[in-house]
Amino acid sequence: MSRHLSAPPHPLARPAAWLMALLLAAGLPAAPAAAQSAPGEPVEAPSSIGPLSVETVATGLRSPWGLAFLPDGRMLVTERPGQLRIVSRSGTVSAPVAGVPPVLARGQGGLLDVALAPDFADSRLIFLTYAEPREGAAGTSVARGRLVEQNGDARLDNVEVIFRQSPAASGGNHFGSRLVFARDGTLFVTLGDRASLREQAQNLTNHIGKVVRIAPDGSVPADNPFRDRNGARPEIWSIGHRNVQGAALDPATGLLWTIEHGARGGDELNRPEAGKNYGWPVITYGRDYSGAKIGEGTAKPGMEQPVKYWDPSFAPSGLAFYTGTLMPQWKGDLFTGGLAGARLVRLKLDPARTGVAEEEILLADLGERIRDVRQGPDGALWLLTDDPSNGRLLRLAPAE
Ligand SMILES: [Ca+2]
Repeated sequence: MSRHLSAPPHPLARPAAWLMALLLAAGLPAAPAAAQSAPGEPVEAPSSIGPLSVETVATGLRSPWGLAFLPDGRMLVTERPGQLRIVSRSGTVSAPVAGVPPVLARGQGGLLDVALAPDFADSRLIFLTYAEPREGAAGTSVARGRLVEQNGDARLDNVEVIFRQSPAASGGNHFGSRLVFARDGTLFVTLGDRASLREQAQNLTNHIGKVVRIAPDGSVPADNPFRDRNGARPEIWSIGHRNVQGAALDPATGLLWTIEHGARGGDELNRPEAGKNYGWPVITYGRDYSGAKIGEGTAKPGMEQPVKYWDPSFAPSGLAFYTGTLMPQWKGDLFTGGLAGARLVRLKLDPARTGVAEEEILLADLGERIRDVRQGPDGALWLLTDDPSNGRLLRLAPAE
């Protein structure tokens, strides 16, 4: 160890003054305090219910994307390059779970969300969404498999693809994709418009820019809204979505909520109902990044308004309703992460649970892109930060 102590400082250990000035001028934190914290050393963050403790539970994750709690309190975490890992409560990250289908890890594509079957305790079935490599292109697919753990190794058995977004498209953008089980046991899958195909979000003959609803074996539920419409894809639940990267079921009503990336100034919170049209790209509050107008305006008969939209956008990802008792003031509230607008957002719904009564921005000082948010069995909020080599698993709870 003396070798290290006597070694001269690494030339990159201290950023040059000009670099510091540049970072400060750009409004970027040169060294965010939280990034320095090792696992187990919480930092505090202010909130409307008093200081919160932000504990780094695991580090070194590669673009972590989806988080699901196992019944024993451990977590399944997807990494976008294609690995599924099991993380212990104390932050030990497992070797990759074997048997995960190959993914196209490009742009926004790769291994995306993970969800446990409602009957996981018996079936051991887990569900994954991912950008599936297809001939000359890729498309969002859903696979399921049985999680088997033996002698410290984990693998997926009997892996089968139960849904394929059609058509596939080239390019690496707007795959969606979140998985949410409804109370009736059906599975919602949120899908993106693949960017280059955005006009197809209005077309019932494909899965582009849709939310779909399938049975856990991939079959079509008997009461899907377009099941009996000629030419329509029977899996479709709602249409006119751009890129939905957050979805959750309201525990008070059992209804689906989604949050989607808009173009500039057009992020949207929606409550997608069967057969309804959420407008993209005909109506939107966003503009193209070039500044160009999109579609026809902001409202049109037959198209739904968002529950809320954000201008400027913050690039929402992950969505969770809070039902715990650790932070009782926040019971029933909705949480979402922000990527470009590095933050955690809390939304209190109105009493009818159809609109947003209050918005609070949390963790703004952390400077982290937040990819997913979930409630843990301990009543804390658990977050994944988006970084290609040092994504972190954070636990958020009231400070002692
Ligand atoms: Ca919309």
